[in-house]
Amino acid sequence: MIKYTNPVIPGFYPDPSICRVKDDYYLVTSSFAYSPGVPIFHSKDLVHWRQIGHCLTTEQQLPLGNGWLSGGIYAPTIRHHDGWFYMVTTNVSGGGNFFVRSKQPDGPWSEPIPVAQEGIDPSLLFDEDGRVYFQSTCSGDEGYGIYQCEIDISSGSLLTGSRLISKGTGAAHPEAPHLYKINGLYYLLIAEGGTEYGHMVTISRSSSPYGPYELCPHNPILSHRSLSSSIHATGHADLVQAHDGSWWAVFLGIRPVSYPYRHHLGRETFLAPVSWTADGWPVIGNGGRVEAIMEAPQLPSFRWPTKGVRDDFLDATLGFEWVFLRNPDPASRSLHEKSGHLVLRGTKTSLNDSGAPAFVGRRLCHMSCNIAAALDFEPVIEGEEAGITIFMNDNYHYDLAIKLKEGRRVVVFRRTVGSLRTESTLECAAGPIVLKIKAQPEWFTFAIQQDLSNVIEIGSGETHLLSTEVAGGFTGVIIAMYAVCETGQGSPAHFDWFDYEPLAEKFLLEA
Ligand code: 6LW
Repeated sequence: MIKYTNPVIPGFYPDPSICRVKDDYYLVTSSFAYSPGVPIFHSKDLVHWRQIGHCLTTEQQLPLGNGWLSGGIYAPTIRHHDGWFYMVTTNVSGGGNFFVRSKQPDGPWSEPIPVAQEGIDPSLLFDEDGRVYFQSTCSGDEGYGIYQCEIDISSGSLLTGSRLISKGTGAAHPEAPHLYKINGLYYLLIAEGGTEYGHMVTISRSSSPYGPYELCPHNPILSHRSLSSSIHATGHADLVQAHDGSWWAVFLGIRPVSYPYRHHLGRETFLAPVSWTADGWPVIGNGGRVEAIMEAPQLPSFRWPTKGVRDDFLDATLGFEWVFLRNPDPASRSLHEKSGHLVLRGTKTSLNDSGAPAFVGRRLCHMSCNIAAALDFEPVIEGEEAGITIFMNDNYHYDLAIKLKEGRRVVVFRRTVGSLRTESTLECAAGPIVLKIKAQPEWFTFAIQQDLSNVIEIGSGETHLLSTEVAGGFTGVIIAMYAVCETGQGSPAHFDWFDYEPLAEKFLLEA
């Protein structure tokens, strides 16, 4: 048996979908209005994951406009068939359901191939007779539920009409369908109850892909609703049979802090072993419950080399953990303008706009960690600034930045919580500065350092004011470097390095 720690992919990586090719596993998650879109991970033991890229890396694949931050790319599904990887998802900010395909999991992935069936949470089943079934959650002629049609996988065109195949057990929001052919039967796995604290996974089966579907007698097969646990909102699962024959489920969950429960890391990816009852029904985890530390059947453990704390921006491209807001102007950032620096140039788009500012960020994946960025930025006009932000969305973020105030260079600490905004400034000397954030489960503490001796604490903000329960949406907090300039032509903000140092938690997200 092996012990492992959940979440296996911490931080805002929700709606996981998984597939296996021989003894390699690939997993994708939602990405909403962040680009590149749909991060893809690789593992050889289901526990240790490394990101190998994104499925959507061009604006043609990922047109995000200026829509809601929790719009854009909803739940993806990844499948492998006949030598091709397929990733199917929904761009709710434009285009609807589509898939991309690639011979290699790390791409390049094709241009989007649209699929005309409505709804979200699309999935694919490649049947043994060559038929390809497409499922999604939508409100169709027969009400809200899981609809299915047959498609031509080469073109995405519908070969049949869309038919309702399940409304689940009758709980709210039947969604996240995945159809599997197991021992000659069609198993339909879905989520119900909504992605919050009532979330659950249910399953049904049939001898025909269009049903009628028999509900599992012990549904839900996974739920943490009304449970005293550090893990909540478990749901949106995908099943995979491992290369040793064992079965596993990946699914989303949250780790709320404080009381009443509020979570700021977003919905994260969890893993649990699956067992089967004598009458052929799956059970996820321990009777539908999962823990932070779990034991599971032995899989050969394979750890990836872990990244160091510091990103010193010496590579020609950014690491896969870095993301942008919507589709920013590539001219707003450069790794080549100054060797060993990430240079940002502010545009008129600020963090409070539903746009694409000069912004390079990464998910906060740990409850406790030390974050720091070395910045050399000399503002020349009032109205331009550069710094770092803990960003939940354009109405909920805490910023620590350099700007001019009445002609003098100051550090500004700003908290934006809905319609409330506080700001304090502290004059600082010219020259490079280190902006620091200490993340703890209930507090973010901000500080600066301009020489090796003293760290000056500037202020702090509660994590729960940036939580999903307060800020809304489907994402989690992102720590980003940013720049803004009211005239649109910002002075260069030179970021020399960025440190991300997880603390206390035993689990490090491998490189
Ligand atoms: C996802 C759907 C959901 O597509 O939230 O609340 C959407 N349920 O399953 C975004 O994660």
